[in-house]
Amino acid sequence: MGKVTQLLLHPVELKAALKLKFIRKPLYSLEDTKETPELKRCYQLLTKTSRSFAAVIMELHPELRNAIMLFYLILRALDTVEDDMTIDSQVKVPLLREFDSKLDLEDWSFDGNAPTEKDRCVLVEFPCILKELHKLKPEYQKVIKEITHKMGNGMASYILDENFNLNGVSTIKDYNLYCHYVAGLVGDGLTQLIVLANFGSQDLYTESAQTFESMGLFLQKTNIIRDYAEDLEDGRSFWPQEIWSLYANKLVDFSKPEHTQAGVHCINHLVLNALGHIEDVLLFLSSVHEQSSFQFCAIPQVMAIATLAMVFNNPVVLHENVKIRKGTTCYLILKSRTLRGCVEIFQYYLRDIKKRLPVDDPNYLKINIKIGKIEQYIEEMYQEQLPAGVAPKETTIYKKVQQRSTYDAKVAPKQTDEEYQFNMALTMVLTLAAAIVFYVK
Ligand code: IN0
Repeated sequence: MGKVTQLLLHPVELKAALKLKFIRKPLYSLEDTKETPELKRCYQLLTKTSRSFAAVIMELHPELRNAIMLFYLILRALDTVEDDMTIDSQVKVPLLREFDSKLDLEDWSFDGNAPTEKDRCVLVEFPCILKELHKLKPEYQKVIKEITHKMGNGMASYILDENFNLNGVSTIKDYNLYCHYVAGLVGDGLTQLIVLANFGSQDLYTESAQTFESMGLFLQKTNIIRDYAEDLEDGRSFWPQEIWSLYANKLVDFSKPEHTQAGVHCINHLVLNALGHIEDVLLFLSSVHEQSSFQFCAIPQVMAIATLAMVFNNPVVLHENVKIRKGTTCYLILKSRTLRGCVEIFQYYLRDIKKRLPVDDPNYLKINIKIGKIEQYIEEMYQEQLPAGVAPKETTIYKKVQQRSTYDAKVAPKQTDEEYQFNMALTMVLTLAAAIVFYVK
C-alpha cells in the first residue's frame, strides 16, 4: 500500500508528518557550524548508513554532535566487519581485536569488505573519520577508544566460539552477553559522553550500569526478535536456545506452518524477556536533561516499544520483517520530546500487548504480571493518583521525574504553538478550497 494512501488512512499520522516536515523547528542544525570537507563527508556517510536516525544526530547540541556522529560511524564500521561473512576469520578476528589501535593512526582504511556490504564505504573512507576524531576533546576520544576496544574483542570472542557458530546463542546469559557487546557497550559510551558534557544527572553513569545497559539491550533484543526470518536466511540466529527449545526441537521449525502457534508462543516469550528492560529505560530517560540529547535517547526507545507491540503475537514475523509505518514514526518523534510523552507511548503499547495477549499463551500470567509491575513503576514516577492529603514518596525515580518535568515544561509551549500553527494552516487551506469550490460552481 503506497505511503500516501497509508497516511490518508491515518489522519493523526498525516498531521504529525506535516507538522514534522513544515512546522517543527529543530533545536540545533548543522548549518550553524563551519564544516571542513572531511566533516562534511562524515555527515554524508552518516546519512548513507542510517537515513532516519542521521537526522536525529544532526540535531544534537554542538557540544556532542560530532563526537556522537563519529562514535556512530566507528561502531557501524566495526559492525560491517563483524557482519561480513566473506571475510575469513583469520583476517576478521585480529582486525576486530586491534580496531581501536587504528583510531590512533592518521591514515588507515580497509577495502576487504564484499562489494555487496552496504556500509563498506565507511571503512574505505575511514581517513576522514580519523581526521575529525583527532579534533575531538581528548576525554571524548578516550571514551570512543575504550568502547571500541571492548566491543571489538567481544565480537572477536564470538567469531571464534564454535558452539555459537553452530547453534547460535544457547543460554539467556549468553543472549544478554552478546547483546552487551553489540549494544550494551554503546549505552556505556553514550552515557559517559552525556555525563562528560554535563547534559544529564551526574549519577547517570555511576547510579547503576544496569540502567544504561538496558537502553542498549531493549533496542537490540527488539531487533533480534523482528529479524528472525532475515537472520535465518543469512544462516545466523540470535534467539536463545534456552527459550526457543521450549517450543521446538529446531529453531528453523517455526517457519513451518504446523509449528506457527509454537513460533508465536516463542515470540511472546522473547517479548516478555525484553519487557524486563523498560523500567531501566524510563529511569535513564528521566535522568537526561539537555533536550536534544533527550530526544536522541528517547526516539529509538519509543520506536522499539512500537516495534515490540507489532511483533507480539504476530505469526508474520516467522516469515518476513515487519516495520512500523512512516506515519507512526513521525507521530512518535513529536510525542517523545517529553518524558511524559514517552511514558504515555509505553503505556499505550503495553496496553495494546495486554489486550492482544491470548489466555492460552503459556506466559499469559507472567506477561500480565510484568506489565502490571511496569504500570506500578510508572505510577511511582508521577504519584498523581494519590488520595487527598497523602504526600508522594520521595523515591529516587520520583525526584528524577520531578526534575525532568521542569525540562518537559519548556517543550510543552512549543508543542502547543505547533498545534496552533497547524490548525491555522488547515483552516486557511479548507477556506481556500471552499472558496474555489463556491466560485467554480
Ligand atoms: C545507537 C542507538 C542509541 C541511540 C541513543 C541512545 C542509545 C543508548 C544505548 C544504546 C543505543 C542507543 O540508536 C540507534 C537507532 C538507529 O540507528 N536506528 C536505525 C533503525 C535500525 O533499525 O537500525 C535507524 O535508521 O533509525 C541504534 O539502533 N543503534 C545505535 C548505534 C550507535 C549509536 Cl551511537 C547509538 C544500534 C544498536 C545496535 C541498537 C546499538
